[in-house]
Amino acid sequence: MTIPDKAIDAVIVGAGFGGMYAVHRLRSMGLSVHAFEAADDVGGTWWWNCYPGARCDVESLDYCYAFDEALLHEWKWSERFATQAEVLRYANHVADRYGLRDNFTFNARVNGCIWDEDAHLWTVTTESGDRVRARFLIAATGCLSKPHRPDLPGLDDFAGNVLFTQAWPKEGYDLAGKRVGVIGTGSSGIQSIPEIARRAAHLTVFQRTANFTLPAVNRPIFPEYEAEIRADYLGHRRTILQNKAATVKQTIAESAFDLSDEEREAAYEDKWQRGGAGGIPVLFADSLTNPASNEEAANFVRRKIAEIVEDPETAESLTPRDHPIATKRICLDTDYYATFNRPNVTLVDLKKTPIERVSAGAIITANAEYPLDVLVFATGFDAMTGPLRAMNVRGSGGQALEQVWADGPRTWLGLMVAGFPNLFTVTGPGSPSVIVNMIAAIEQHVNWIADLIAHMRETGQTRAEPQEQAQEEWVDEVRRVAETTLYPLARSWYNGDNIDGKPRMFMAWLGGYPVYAQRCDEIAAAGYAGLELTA
Ligand code: N01
Repeated sequence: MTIPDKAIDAVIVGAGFGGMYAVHRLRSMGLSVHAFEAADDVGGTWWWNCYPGARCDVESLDYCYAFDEALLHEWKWSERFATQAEVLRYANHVADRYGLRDNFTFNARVNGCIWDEDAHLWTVTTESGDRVRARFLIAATGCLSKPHRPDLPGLDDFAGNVLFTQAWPKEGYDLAGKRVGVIGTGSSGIQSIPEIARRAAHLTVFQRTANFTLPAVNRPIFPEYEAEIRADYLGHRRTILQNKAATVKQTIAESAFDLSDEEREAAYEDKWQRGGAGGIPVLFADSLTNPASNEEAANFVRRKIAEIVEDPETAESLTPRDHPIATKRICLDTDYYATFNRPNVTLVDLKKTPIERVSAGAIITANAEYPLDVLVFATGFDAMTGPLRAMNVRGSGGQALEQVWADGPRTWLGLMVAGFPNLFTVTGPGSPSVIVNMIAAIEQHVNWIADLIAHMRETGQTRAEPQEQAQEEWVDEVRRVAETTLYPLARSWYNGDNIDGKPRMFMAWLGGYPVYAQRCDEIAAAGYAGLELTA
């Protein structure tokens, strides 16, 4: 699309599910809209993360837009947990159906956003030299879109291929006959490791922290279940939005100790066999607040690891003992632990023997050398704040977002930032975002933003900024809620722990989707209490 010369209503950054829906929603209100995307097409995280084994960990029937009932019904998912390729096909279908690409410039990474206090306009520029001025800036940049790529000593000397799960080659990569090393055992590593092991001559997994993972038990969707949902899809959606994670409720009791030892074990076993989003820790409401309850779930999984992994030393290295289960994002896998029984797979426990350096053909640890043709980094992201900071946002008085957030992100509802008028952060830090069904969170945020913009247009306001006091209260509430849980006990990207120098702060709202959405609705109903609206 040609970039408009004159100021428009809204500029949107990102062509993931957030940016796509923002374009659709604002455009259908009659707003002039332009959007930028760094990739060459739509899909966001599902465009980039096309590594072998990449799959959604929310059930497909719930991981989709609900803003248009016809769209809900016409799209048919083939599996319980959709592959990356299928989710990307869905994103393309949505883009085609609503003509969303008409408003996007692709291959355009935003590198500057400057607020003009006199005109109440944002000027947004891209690395490729595009420039647009707009009343509202909507950052739909995703929570996990700025990769973290550790700089290992000697990496530049490595003569083989270096791949990143987050930017896997679009044309695929033939691993046959290759000696592959994977660094990282978060969701991306845990999903890709079994697939890489099947394809490569040999796989060496370099694990720094053992992680909890649960069987996804992926399969075709049960037709009766699908029919039941499709009989009243919007009703189903309304129901799941009443649940904390905005997905199907799986909690069977308030406390793990409401059941006898035998009953609890049977419940864990049943859940292990059935799989599903959230897995064992979602069975009891106190799993993430009561250490003893959490330990029951963790011990069940530890026993499973010992049963599945044949070599006791490998099993012990794979057994997480340094954080409560699910306080790092729980992983769902297919055959992860069993992969370590394969003759072509080696686990290197970096806690015992850290990486010293990379040479032309190997990774060298404290006591061994592992020859490699390919090195795969599954090392995660500068989560939540990284993508926003990377846009070089300058607000009132020229203040820089990265400086204002030097001690951690401060937002109002995870949606807006004091000092940065008319900037909206879709699923921003301080909102439920990564803790809940992301598409539901995206729709709720975009709808709220759209309603506020409509309200401003009706009342002739051109500038919206959260009050410092309201923002501080929200930041404090996010922190207090987090402190009632076990989440802060883990070293995780939720807390910013994975990035050197990043301030430690729990970055998501843990009070659940319904409480959050209700709060947003109440604020809107009260004439946007907490916001300074001016003309
Ligand atoms: O990243 P991670 P991810 N040397 O940060 C290790 C979502 N997601 O891409 O734990 C050695 O979880 C690091 O070790 P440690 C999901 O929300 C969803 O896997 O820091 N190792 C860790 O093992 C997820 O949580 C889906 O000690 C190093 C790993 O790299 C989020 O994305 C699929 C290292 C990074 O794990 C991020 O997942 C995929 C170093 N220098 C992702 N630096 C689904 O929908 C880092 N590590 C299923």
